[in-house]
Amino acid sequence: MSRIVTIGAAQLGPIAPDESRASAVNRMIELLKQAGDRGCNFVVFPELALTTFFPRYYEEDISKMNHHYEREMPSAETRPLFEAAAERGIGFYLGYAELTPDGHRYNTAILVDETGKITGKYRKVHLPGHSEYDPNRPWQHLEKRYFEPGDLGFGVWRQHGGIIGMAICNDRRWPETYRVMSLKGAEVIVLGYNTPDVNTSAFEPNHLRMFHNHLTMQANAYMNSAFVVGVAKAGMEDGCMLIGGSCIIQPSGEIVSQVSSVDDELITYSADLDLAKMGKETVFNYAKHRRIEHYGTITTQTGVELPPELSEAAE
Ligand code: CDT
Repeated sequence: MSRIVTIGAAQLGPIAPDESRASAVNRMIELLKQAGDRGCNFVVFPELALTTFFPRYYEEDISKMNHHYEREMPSAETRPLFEAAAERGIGFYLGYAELTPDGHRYNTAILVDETGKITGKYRKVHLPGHSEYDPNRPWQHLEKRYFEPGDLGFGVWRQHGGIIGMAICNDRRWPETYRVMSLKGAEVIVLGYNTPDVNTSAFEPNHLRMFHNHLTMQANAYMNSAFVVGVAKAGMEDGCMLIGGSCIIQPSGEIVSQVSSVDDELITYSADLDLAKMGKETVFNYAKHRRIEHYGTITTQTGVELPPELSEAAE
């Protein structure tokens, strides 16, 4: 049985605050058509792919932000995306803001199979930024105000002949994200992101934004023997520049396909999932080589207990 899966990374350019769902969905359908023409089995869209990155705006009354959230999936507005994908036999990953019937708010991604059925859901665990208005920032990053940390853990799903795991944006900077999924056998880890090209909480040279974007995904692809597909919403979104750099990374850690724009752009790669299996059976054979019983005791939530002189410095 073939273990080749043709993966599409469907980067989106900016979505204006007043751009309709219908327009965002149409843009994604356009990318799906290209994906169909290029033989894709599976397409990855960005984080919060249906709206502008609204956590950059402060709103005292959170319910005034409700129009950015989805209460059902698919809805009348998003169903055409599901239909266009199913017509072409393409599965997909889609990020969006979720408002549950009992009032919980999550930064969510779903996995959809080639028939248009939702097969998996992930809710972002690592929420960056802050929860109150910060006058010192040129724009806000209020994910902690508008979302709760995800309550579903890092799941994996069997689809397209392989094992797929999902993460969202800031999760990609945390090794635990990948390791938990790889312990469950993940061969393809997919994630969407919205990353401003400036760190507004402390000075950081600009070039590091893209360097860290790729560094985290490439290193973790290798260390967990998995394909990693990272897909941006990119470009100048209402005055905030979002990095692009969407790419497909193979288990060696090498980027095998990368976008060249900060606009709507599809890149594709035919991935041989047996490459992930090979790493899991050799260098990263956990049963054979991983020795957690020799790692020392993890005594606190934040990590290993430090000697007093170091723990003072750490504060
Ligand atoms: N969306 C998201 O998680 N973005 C963050 C930016 C952090 S700046 C507070 C990221 O890790 O890319």
